[in-house]
Amino acid sequence: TPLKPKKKATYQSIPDKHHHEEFLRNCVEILLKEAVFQGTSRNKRVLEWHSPDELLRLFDFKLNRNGATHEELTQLVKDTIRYSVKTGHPYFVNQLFSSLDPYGLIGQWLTDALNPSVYTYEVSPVFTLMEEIVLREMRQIVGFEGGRGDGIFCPGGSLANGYAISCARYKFNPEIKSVGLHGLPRLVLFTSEDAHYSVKKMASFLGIGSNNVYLVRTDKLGRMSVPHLVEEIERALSEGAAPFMVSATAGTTVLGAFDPVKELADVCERYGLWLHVDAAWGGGALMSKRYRYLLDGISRADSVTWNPHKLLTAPQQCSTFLLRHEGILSEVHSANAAYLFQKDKFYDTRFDTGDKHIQCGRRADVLKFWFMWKAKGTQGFEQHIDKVFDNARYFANTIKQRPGFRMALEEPECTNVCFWYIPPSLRNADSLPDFHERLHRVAPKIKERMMKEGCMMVTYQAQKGLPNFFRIVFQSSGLDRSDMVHLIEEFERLGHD
Ligand code: ABU
Repeated sequence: TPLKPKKKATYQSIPDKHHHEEFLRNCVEILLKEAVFQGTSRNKRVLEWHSPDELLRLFDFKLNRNGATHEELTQLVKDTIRYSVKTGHPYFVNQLFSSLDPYGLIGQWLTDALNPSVYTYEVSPVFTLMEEIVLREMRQIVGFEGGRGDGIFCPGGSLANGYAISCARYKFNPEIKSVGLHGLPRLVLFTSEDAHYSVKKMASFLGIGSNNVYLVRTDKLGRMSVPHLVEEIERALSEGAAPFMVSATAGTTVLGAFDPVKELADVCERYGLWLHVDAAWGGGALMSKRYRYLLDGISRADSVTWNPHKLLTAPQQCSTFLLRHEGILSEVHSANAAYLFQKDKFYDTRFDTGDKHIQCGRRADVLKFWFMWKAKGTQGFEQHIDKVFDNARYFANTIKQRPGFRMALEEPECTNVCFWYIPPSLRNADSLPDFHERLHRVAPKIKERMMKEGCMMVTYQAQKGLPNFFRIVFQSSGLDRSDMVHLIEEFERLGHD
């Protein structure tokens, strides 16, 4: 059938093709130059700091009745880049995501150029199949037999953990879907005191209640204590409550600890509990023959959260929820909307996968990750993981030898390195009665200095009664040992009295 002839490409409410083509080309040029190449250059700053008051004055945020000119819009593009943090910069080591992968970026831009919504095959044929292929491959790597099971891409690790609670609860009692919480005993789930806050948040959101998340103690490396877990399960049972799930963590947010999944799987089997592994952060280590031992036992999990936007550096955001079981996701979440998921379509409607999700419209986060995977191969991801672990080990071993640095966690398991920088005036002063209070004030001060200079970004926190310590996170394999030395020297420079 001939296509309807068109003289010009059509843009949203835009009559003048050439005018807009020029604008688009110009903007893409600016993005490439200023956000991508300059934004990742060691010669440029990570950020240009301004307080909220200053930024409100500097940046034209105001929305007006009349539209802006292309010239003004071009300036806004430049200003947006100028005042944003360059998270692809090598010295943005602040968060569990960083770096700018060129293939990931093209995948992200291609996604946005096509603007799909992945609920039905008819609207997203390529992305629907791509999701199935990538999720199956990830399940295979987790160790689920034959890559079987189920999975979804979802908006962030917190939501993935929420899906785990929802599926575990449905497994405990499928009536939850229709009758709700009425008639259920008090459900209790278990996670470690170092687990991500989303477990509590999602338990509240799902009506379980944060008080019914029993926090299990961790050892000095930050790993969940198995004997204490058993004690807590017994406590819940003795209270007449109904334990239904353990949420283990593979790569805790601050310390990067890996819970002993194998032993936890034994406990879950003994008590008939759903085992979820939040490997949002540490899941990437599964790609490496050298480091996948950290997640030993994960193939026995009922479900897994794994975020490729973290250790594998896919662009934000790219989160997956994987299950060993088939069918549950759909059983618990489907609503069979007749206007969207018609069963009498002319094609195989098993590929209308959207009803497994709690979202309706959904961004195609798969393409950027699939494209990276195509470009590098599984082997490329393995080399990447080995390199970032090597960087982290090198950084940790080097600061152990340097005056002024002290490890908050002696032997990091993942690529987070937690440490204090102690300025000269506080060295050998541990016996001072106010040593902890004074040390507590050091990290915020150094952070202020680095942000105001814009030279690097490293986060800090207080945890487990310890004074504020830095957590530097390595996940860019674009960094090498000379960068490690540079970062260490920056702490020494910024950490003066
Ligand atoms: N799951 C969010 C982790 C936040 C962070 O970078 O620490």
